[in-house]
Amino acid sequence: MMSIYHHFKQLTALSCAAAALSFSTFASADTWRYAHEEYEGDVQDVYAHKFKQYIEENSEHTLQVYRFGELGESDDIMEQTQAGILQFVNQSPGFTGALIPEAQIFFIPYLMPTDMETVVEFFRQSKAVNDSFPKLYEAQGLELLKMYPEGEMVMTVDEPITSPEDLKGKKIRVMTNPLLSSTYEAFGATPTPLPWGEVYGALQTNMIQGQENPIFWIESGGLYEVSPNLVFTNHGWFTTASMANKAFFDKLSADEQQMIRDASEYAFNETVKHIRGLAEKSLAKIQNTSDNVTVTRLTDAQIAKFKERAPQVEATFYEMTGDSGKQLLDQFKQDLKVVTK
Ligand code: 6CS
Repeated sequence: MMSIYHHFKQLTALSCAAAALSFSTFASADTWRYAHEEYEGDVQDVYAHKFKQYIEENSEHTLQVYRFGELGESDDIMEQTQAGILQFVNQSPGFTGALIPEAQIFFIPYLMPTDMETVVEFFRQSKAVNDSFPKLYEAQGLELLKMYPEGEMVMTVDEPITSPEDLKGKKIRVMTNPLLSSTYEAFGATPTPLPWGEVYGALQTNMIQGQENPIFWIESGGLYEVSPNLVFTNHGWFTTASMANKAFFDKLSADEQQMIRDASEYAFNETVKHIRGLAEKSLAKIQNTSDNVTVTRLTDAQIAKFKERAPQVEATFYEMTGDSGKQLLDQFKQDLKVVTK
């Protein structure tokens, strides 16, 4: 028979364990903050909410998602993440060029294939994307979770264009990265870097005469209202990246880190489902809404005139990134060969 003393000891041990459990449950149920660059229902928002759903179903944690404008521009949410105010951020390489020059690789024109399934396969398999880039982000205090495509880039201009000569004298808005400026210089235009918040107004007031973005964004941001001539140039894909503050990520348990990686994988797969057919749907919506919109799909011969200017942008990429950029681009091209075979 157990003595009262033993019962007491057992009870004390049990209640200590219960207290420890409830304390640890309480202590680990954190609210994490995740900011992205887009509006409700846009591609980054779909990714963020699938990420949130997975985390909330598989842990005690809650994810608070902030959309464009709630915490500032893309550069602001990156600063807040590096400072540890936010735990997660989605920033597109279009804005990461100053921080990580190699991230500009996505703006070498005509590097990426045009077929969506090939592009998705590239992001899944690429060593450059999945092995090399995480190290570059790590050096900036960031844990890269996923890079993913949003849609093919389409130019919108104040009149239909079919050649680099047609772009002469036109100020075309680019995201704030120097290599994208080089691309538009090579394309014959006058590149004008602007943060997203200024694009619609600048088009409306004719301070700029065009810009580039995936069609879903041209539709959701209403860009076609102020820049109605869509030109399909086939020169690249809008790519984005989701990441965590590295100091925050490193302090998590191995299980939690794995849970976050699984959440990223889940969000990636769900986002891919979302972007299938999205460009076609968005174009149909635009055409149903506006009579002013024109659609120009460049012929192979017209594309060749833009494409022949790509090598000079590649040379600029080498100048900007040195050996590290060269290794990355070599790997990138090898990875592309694997998926385009
Ligand atoms: O052009 C831009 O700046 C914006 N485009 C997209 C597709 N997402 C966010 C980004 O800020």
